[in-house]
Amino acid sequence: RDRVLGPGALLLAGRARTQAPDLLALVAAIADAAPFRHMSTAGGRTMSVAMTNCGALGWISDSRGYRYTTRDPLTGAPWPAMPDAFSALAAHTAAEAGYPGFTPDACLINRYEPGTRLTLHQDRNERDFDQPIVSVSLGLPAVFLWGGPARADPVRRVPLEHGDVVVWGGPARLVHHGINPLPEGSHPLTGRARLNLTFRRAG
Ligand code: MD5
Ligand code: FE
Repeated sequence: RDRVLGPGALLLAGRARTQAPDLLALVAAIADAAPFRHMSTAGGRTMSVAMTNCGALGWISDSRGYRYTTRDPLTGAPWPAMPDAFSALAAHTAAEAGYPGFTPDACLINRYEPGTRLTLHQDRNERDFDQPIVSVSLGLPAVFLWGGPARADPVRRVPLEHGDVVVWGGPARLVHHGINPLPEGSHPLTGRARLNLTFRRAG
């Protein structure tokens, strides 16, 4: 199923599958120190996706908007360190997609439960849009919405499964995207949840 989804976007199907149990154990350890939480938006809404981070920088949303911080606002502590297995997976898959030397400094971890969605958005809080974003899907499958540079552009529906890795770079980097409401289900490794790791060079 490996394929180019479109300009700048490469799906490496099942690429993280064998490592998934290890990745999930590392996520559990990160969440012990920096718990999953539902962040609020500047507009006063609460996000249905639960989030945490690891790495030197972590993405947050609150009443003041979206940004990266060095500390977890919930605990006041620095975000947990990025495990070597995370940075190695991100660097190897980015290199396969034509981005040698990718060194992520941020990993946003999203947790979706049945009914949870992520509305169409662009990722624009990073400093250098020439750097790709690597995303790793674990657990329940989801339908990824892949639009265009303008919010009104037509949207493609791309199924993402357990172990899939997608590298988003170049012309795909600033495309609008989202996740359809997660269908009901249970996965042997995650239960009623989908986890997504997004590796970024934020600073
Ligand atoms: C997810 N997360 O499945 C997705 C995977 C987020 C987010 O969107 O912001 O946390 S990352 C998908 C992505 C990133 C950058 C560009 C594009 C997609 N794209 O061009 O479609 O939880
Ligand atoms: Fe995004």
